[in-house]
Formats: sequence, structure tokens, C-alpha cells
Amino acid sequence: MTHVPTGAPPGVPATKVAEFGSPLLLSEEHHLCPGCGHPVAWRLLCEVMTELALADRAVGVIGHGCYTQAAVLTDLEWLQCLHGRAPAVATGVKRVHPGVAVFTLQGDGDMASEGLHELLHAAGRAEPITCIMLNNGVFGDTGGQMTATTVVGQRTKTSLEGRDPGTHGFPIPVADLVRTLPGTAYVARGAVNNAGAVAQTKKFLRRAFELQMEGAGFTFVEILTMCPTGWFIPTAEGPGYVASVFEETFPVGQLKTLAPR
Ligand SMILES: Cc1ncc(C[n+]2csc(CCOP(=O)(O)OP(=O)(O)O)c2C)c(N)n1
Ligand code: SF4
Repeated sequence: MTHVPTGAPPGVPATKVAEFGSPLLLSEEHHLCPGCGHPVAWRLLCEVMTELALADRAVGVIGHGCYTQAAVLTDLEWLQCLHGRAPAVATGVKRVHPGVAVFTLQGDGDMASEGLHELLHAAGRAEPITCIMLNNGVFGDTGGQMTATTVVGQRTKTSLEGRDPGTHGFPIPVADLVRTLPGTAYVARGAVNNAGAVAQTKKFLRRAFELQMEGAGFTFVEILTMCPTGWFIPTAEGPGYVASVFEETFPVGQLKTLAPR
């Protein structure tokens, strides 16, 4: 087996998000960093929308962060709202258009640090929407500051020595919190750091949207994504960092389902 040094440039051009194959991915280059996990999550979203025939009757609501490029790179209807407010806006869209698949796509900074109350209230009201949190443990877009989900010991722009519970408090396990609310029909946490995780996460997303369209109640999928830039590590080490550091605090799996399959 040939081992490629971490610092070596790629031998072949990187695959562009537009070449991944889903018809909903528009043929434009994205501006996210190499090794970012977000585009993989967008691809899964597009595949699930296509397979469930929801692409023409879906509305996504985003806040602010690197992940919001999904709105210009995917052929879905999107609304952008104030930081953290996506669950409230999605609630309004769903109540006006109950037959539409309504979801939020938010980063952990947007959802957990800036708008956790919006998420919990929407879940508490059992709104039949799907909220998706792309959790990379940092405010990626603004340079890698600590968020509510930054794990203990994680170095960020605002915790250069690593998150210290004595100073910064503990990370909030959002999916576990949401799971405890009676209005939630489905809660799962996936990741996009290897092929198996990607396949599993797609199943989670698919089940969440199926249950939404069946009117089961509030559905939530957290997805652990890589942010090598915000983590200040070499790009190639991102997937391993998810497995060895992130998943210690945020184990992946299906946390709650009203109708297991
Ligand atoms: C009220 C308000 N607070 C903060 C910001 C700055 N801001 C813009 S994007 C962003 C980071 C979002 O991080 P996250 O949701 O985790 O997404 P990521 O960039 O990691 O994909 C922040 C803090 C802002 N524009 N407005
Ligand atoms: S800063 Fe992080 S989240 Fe933003 S594009 Fe780069 S790797 Fe992705």
C-alpha cells in the first residue's frame, strides 16, 4: 500500500460537488474549504429529496454560516432568516403549506449557540418539520470560534488551549436534549467522515422526511461534519478527528423513533 504524506498535494483534481451526480446539485463550484464536510451533507439531502420525490415540494430554511452556500448550489427552494430563527420560520411555512416538506439546515453555531430556544420550542410544539444541524463544533464562517457544541479539550479561536469546562462550561448534546421532548417523533445523529457513516446518515435523513410527510411530528437529524480549517488541523486529519474526538462526546446512531424499521 502506498502511503501519501498528509502535506502532499492531491495527485488528481478533487471531485467537485457538482460532479457528485444528484440532479439537484447545480453545476457550480463551491467555495468551501477542502475537506469541509458540509457538501457531503448537501449531497445526501439532494439524494433523499430526489428519491422521496420531494424536490418540487420542499422548502429549506437556513440561517447564517458556511453551510448556507447550499442555497445557491442546490436546486431547491430556500429561505434565509435571522441567526437561529430557522425553526420559527419553518413553522410558519409548514402551517401555511402543510403538504410541503419543510426543513431547516443550520450549523451548530446558528442552531445551538444563537437559536437553541427556537429549536426547543418548535420541538416542544411538535411542529411536523425536520431540523438538520450540521455540527462541526465551531463557528466556521467567522473563523472558528467556540460554540455550544465545542467538545471538552477542543481548540478553537476562542479556546486556544482547548475547551475547559471550568471556564467555558460543557458542550450541549443537542440531539440528546431534543430526544427528551415528548413532541419529537424522530431523532438521530449521523456523520459524514467515512463511507459507512455517509450511508447511515442518508438513512436517518430519509426516515426523518418520511415521518414528516406521514405527519408523525417533529423530526431532528444532527450530522457531524468536518471543519479542518476551524479545527486548525491538516485537512486529511478531519475524518479521523470526528471519529476519535467528536464521537466520544456525540455518539452516532438513531436516538428516538416512534415507528422503528
Ligand atoms: C446576530 C449575529 N451574530 C453573529 C454573526 C456572525 N456570524 C455569521 S456566520 C456565523 C457562524 C455560523 O456558524 P455555524 O452556524 O456553526 O456554521 P458554519 O459556519 O460552521 O457552517 C456567525 C457567528 C452575525 N452575522 N449575526
Ligand atoms: S471554515 Fe470550516 S465549515 Fe467553513 S468552509 Fe471551511 S471547513 Fe467548511
